[in-house]
Amino acid sequence: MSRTSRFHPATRFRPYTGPAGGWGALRSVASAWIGSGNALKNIRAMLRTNQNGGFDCPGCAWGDSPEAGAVKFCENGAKAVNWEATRRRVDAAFFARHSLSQLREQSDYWLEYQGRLTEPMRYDSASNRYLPISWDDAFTLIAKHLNGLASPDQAAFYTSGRTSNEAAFVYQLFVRSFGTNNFPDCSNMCHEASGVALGETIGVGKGTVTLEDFDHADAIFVLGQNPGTNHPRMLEPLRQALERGAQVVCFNPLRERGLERFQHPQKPIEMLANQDAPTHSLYLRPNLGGDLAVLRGMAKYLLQWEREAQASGAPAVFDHAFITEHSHGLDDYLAAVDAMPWEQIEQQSGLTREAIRPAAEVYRNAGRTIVCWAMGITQHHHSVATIQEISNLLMLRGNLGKLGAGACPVRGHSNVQGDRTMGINERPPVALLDALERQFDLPMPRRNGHNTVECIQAMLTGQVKVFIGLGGNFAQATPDSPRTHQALRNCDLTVQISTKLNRSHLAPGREALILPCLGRTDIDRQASGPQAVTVEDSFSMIHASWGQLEPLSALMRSEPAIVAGMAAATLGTRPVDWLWLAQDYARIRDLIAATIPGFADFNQRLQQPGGFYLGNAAARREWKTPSGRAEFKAHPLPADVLPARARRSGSPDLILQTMRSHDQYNTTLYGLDDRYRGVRGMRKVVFVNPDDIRRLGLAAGQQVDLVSLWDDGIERRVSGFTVLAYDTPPGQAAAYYPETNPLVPLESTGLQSYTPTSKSIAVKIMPTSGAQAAIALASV
Ligand SMILES: Nc1nc2c(c(=O)[nH]1)N[C@H]1C(S)=C(S)[C@@H](COP(=O)(O)OP(=O)(O)OC[C@H]3O[C@@H](n4cnc5c(=O)[nH]c(N)nc54)[C@H](O)[C@@H]3O)O[C@H]1N2
Ligand SMILES: Nc1nc2c(c(=O)[nH]1)N[C@H]1C(S)=C(S)[C@@H](COP(=O)(O)OP(=O)(O)OC[C@H]3O[C@@H](n4cnc5c(=O)[nH]c(N)nc54)[C@H](O)[C@@H]3O)O[C@H]1N2
Ligand SMILES: [Mo]
Repeated sequence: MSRTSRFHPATRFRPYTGPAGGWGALRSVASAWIGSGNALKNIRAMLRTNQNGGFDCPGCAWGDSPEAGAVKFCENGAKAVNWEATRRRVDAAFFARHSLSQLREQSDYWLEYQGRLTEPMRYDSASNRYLPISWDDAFTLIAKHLNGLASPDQAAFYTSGRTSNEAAFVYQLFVRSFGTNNFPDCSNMCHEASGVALGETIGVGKGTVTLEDFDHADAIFVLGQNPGTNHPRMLEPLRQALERGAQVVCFNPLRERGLERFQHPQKPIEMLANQDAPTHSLYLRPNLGGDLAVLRGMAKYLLQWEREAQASGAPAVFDHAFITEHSHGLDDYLAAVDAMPWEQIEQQSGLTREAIRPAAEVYRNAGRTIVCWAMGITQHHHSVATIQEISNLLMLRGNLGKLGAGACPVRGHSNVQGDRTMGINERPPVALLDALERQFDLPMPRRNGHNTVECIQAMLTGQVKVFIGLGGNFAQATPDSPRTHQALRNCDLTVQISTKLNRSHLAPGREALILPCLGRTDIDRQASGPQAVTVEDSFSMIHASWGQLEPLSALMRSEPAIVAGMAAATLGTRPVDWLWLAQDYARIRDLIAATIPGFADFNQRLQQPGGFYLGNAAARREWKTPSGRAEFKAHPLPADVLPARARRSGSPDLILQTMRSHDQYNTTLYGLDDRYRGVRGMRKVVFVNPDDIRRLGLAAGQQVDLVSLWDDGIERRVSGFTVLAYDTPPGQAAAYYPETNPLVPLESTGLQSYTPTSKSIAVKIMPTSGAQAAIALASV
């Protein structure tokens, strides 16, 4: 790769000591502008990011303050916008130049860098190339395949979380009218555990806080999240909270720069004076998967202090009024807390009870606490139990449904939460199906459908024959890459509705289509004029997004128009006139208003500047659980953070987490650097503790293979990774996703969530055979 050669080996890895944000962020924004080939237009577009009348940032799902005029994008939002709004195009001429075999030789970075997909293409197996096809012929081909299936359950319909509410609603209506609930989606690999866990405990599978709560919290916990890279706009509220005397406590095995210090790149005085500020007051570094143990340790302290308070007559530590009025199951939970030996907590978390105590003290002393979390919590075998322990702790001190307090699963994709609200759900609530049946007078399928992992299994066995992907990069985002690619190739038809070329297009079924769609930044014109779409952020705020830039090609279509086209070809006008619906998205919103709770008068309420709050029953202390109360859940600590099947095939050298660099958006790579971790121009690296490097007889800079442990006889190996000596707890390693997805066994999933365990993979590590000597690297 040409970019790697720019760096002398010794400068490719050097610990970064500056704050997050700062000049590095500004430099990076400038180079994203220039790199897009569309700098001037994009600068104007950027200033419309997250503004009323502008577009919603296609980056993360952090919320916006309603304040008008403020600049509301961050470095990584700028990269996301410029990446989408490029002038480069991938058209019929491009595909004529490159066969699939040639394209497969290219890196993921190269594939997306080629530009926007601009016309519909059909895979031609004879020439192993994509050839142009008309939209009508593409829709006819899809309808022929779908209508030729023996059962609607032989098709699966994937969704990635950038899809707007309008597109998602029409999509689920089309798919359910066709007859299946096979809705694998990116959420299955992301915050599924949060939805499952909170659904059981507080009756709503979403966060209970809004942005305003961050101004009132006395303590904010940030667990298993790297906001400096993945939610940069969160750093400012954290810093402000510290400035007004609140505590910010982080749990993370790695010292993430954004959780240490931050300099606001949009505050000129701060930048010129080179001032920066801390973003945490306490930093705990547990083992991978050790958070449940840490939280249980905190609960043990709280229980001890509560007993002491009762004995001495001091003020209670527990919120007894909340517990009595609102909760259920306290006694069983406290029995589980009592029964848990400190030795097991210390062994599993890697932290002593003395190290855990300050976190418990912060929590006891805070009147109002928010707990935030992301993938470091959700992508483990026991994630549901960990998240339920978060809600146990919140309940003990009444930190639900009050200002400045609550649960905050920080979402990933900008509309992943909205897509679920719209019914992208393989296990749909009965109320949703009933509402759709009433509205459309058509029976809806009642069988649960396939999630992402089950969908891959069903494609491998031939039970699913047609795969349609509304966005995303199914081949690379999912686990066990060679098997997933095989699963796609097994299909009779694969359809990818995409903005950019990616590896999913290179694993076609016997027949395959690429359907190029408009993105968030593009102006979307339909028969009734320019259209807005809507999205829901992590705080359940719904707002409109208006594209700002002229689309690159008249042959690109909007997602709602593409879904309507597929539906009309497959179902005619049953149960609605699909094409009429897509002519004016207000018509789609009227149907959402009629069927999805909380959306009454949708079109009118959208006129409010900044959008509207969907509401959350748990935040009002209404508990939609079977007992009508918030439920304590008494989980035992898992005997092991690894699934038994991993242990059965040997004892691991290391436990590996797979995470994002600073220059990527999921499988989209904007570049090959990871500034805050000091890495330049490389991605095939593995971060290992120096003592582990010695213990395993390796050397920093050496090329290694990683082989994961699973008891099914399949060898899962990645090769040629460079060892970096890094400050990570002993035995805990890290590497980037998606390069390491071949190591994640498809069957290694979370209990109840079915989420691939991307943050705890048991691996063996060994020198790559025939590799050259170690390259010289500055070490930690
Ligand atoms: N720029 C950018 N923004 C993004 C994305 C992107 O790729 N790029 N992706 C979007 C999406 S879809 C999502 S879901 C989010 C992801 O946002 P994050 O969850 O921040 O993403 P990861 O890079 O997976 O980071 C996981 C973090 O958890 C820590 N961690 C890993 N395992 C454990 C553990 O067992 N315990 C604890 N306490 N910590 C652990 C890791 O060290 C790392 O800091 O970001 C969204 N925003
Ligand atoms: N090992 C490992 N695996 C993981 C994770 C991990 O941490 N570790 N994280 C998981 C998580 S949290 C997630 S959310 C998934 C992400 O899984 P996905 O959402 O499937 O993947 P993305 O990389 O976000 O998808 C990128 C592609 O989306 C298309 N695209 C971009 N914008 C648009 C748009 O507006 N419309 C349409 N139709 N297409 C668009 C482009 O063609 C681009 O190539 O990956 C999961 N996989
Ligand atoms: Mo995600």
